[in-house]
Amino acid sequence: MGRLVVVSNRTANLTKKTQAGGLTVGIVDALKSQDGLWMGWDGRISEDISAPKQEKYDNVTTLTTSLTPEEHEKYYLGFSNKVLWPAFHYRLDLMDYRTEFADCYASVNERFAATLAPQLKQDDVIWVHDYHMIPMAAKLRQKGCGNKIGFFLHIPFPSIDVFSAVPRHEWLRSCLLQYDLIGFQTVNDVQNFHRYLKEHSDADIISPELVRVDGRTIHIGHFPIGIDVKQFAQTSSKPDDTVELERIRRKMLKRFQIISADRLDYSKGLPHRIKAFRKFLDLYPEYQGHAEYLQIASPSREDVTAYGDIKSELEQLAGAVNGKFADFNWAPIQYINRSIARSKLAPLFKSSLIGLITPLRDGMNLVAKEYVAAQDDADPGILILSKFAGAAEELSEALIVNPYDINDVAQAIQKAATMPLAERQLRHRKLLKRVTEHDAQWWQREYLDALLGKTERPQLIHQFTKHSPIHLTT
Ligand code: ADQ
Repeated sequence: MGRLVVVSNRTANLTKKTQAGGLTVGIVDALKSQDGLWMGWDGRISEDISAPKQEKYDNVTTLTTSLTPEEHEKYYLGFSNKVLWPAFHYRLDLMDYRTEFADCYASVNERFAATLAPQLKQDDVIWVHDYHMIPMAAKLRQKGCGNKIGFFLHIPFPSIDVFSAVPRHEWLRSCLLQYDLIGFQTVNDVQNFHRYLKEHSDADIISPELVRVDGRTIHIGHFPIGIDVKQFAQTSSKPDDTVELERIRRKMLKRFQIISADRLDYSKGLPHRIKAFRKFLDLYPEYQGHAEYLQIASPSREDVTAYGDIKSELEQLAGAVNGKFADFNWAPIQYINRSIARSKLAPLFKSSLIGLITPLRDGMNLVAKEYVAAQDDADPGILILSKFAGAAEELSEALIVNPYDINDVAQAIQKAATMPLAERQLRHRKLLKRVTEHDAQWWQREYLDALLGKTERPQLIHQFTKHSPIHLTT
């Protein structure tokens, strides 16, 4: 294999690895071992897009370009985040489609491809990421690129009815079928794509993982993304005075902490979660004065109206719970509307008895894996996880809940709060094993090996459906 060339909407800051999430860690490691090139948007909005910028960090080169104000509005905020993001997260009600959004989405992909194509060498392997860049392979192929090109979708691939409601879905499908490997997070995503192809394409479908179109073979697979487990566990064990002080305070007052951390996004189910916590305090009043819920929500895509709406809804809901239950020395909800450094986030996860991760839809959800990695083996906390997070396919020893069912989530909080240590330890052991086996490095190796045809993965589709239930005696 020659170089690895990664294309994604944004590139990461390669000088700050310790602040990076699993996605960056996985990609950077792959790039470093392969003399890589990473192309994407530099995060700036400017009328001057004439000269893409090249920078080199060790053996990795970044190739970045700005977006014009129009591209930012129509490609990024528009088609990517007002059409594809809501639709792929089953929120057709929030989809705001305009023809000019789709046209601009196609033309930005065209511009990225035109910038990249002259830089490509014959044996480069290209790995394209996420919903912003679906047409990239098609655009590169039009320029004569015969290289291996893989695509990985970080968000869910929705069910057939939902995907076929996206305007120009046939075009998106034909773009996807220009890749050599289409990677999804979960078996469920692979199955959704398979059903869609069966109904809406004349591709020759050999199996859910193998399709032939116009003499080309396309591989399809699921590659659940992981985190850098060792690094996150180490960070969680570094002493942090303020977190430790809080932990001691809670211990003295016989209190425990429930924690959630998300981007402030309607797909993450934050209002439902606050309602569930309120229900928990109503159903189990003995926890009033003892349960503390810390919600850390980092601002995200604030230029899109739906994101502003969720912010005010959340503030109102949290305020109402505190208004009803708070006492002079206890507030049930602490709501932080900003990003927190990983050096703080990891010990906070470790000091929380419950990780409450209940998205309404999520491609994977790395916070769930980070919460598991941060726990103390001797006295681990309990993960409550939405059945609609991709991570639920792997993490079946969490307490799996339906985030729409407020009672279900409230009861799971009660179950976690009273769970015996032995059961917490057993569940944690199993979860940690899986999170460790499928870490960020595993993810990028599995994907690239499949793209290069080094592995046959015929049985994978069944891999995550076989976990045995918890037996406390084992
Ligand atoms: P995201 O939707 O961004 O990613 P997620 O997988 O949870 O969601 O990753 C978020 C990352 O940001 C985690 O590393 C987390 O620790 C961090 N984070 C979240 N809230 C934070 C806060 N308030 N302060 C600081 N850090 C915070 C998309 C898909 C996911 C998929 C990932 C990777 O939507 O489903 O898991 O890509 O493929």
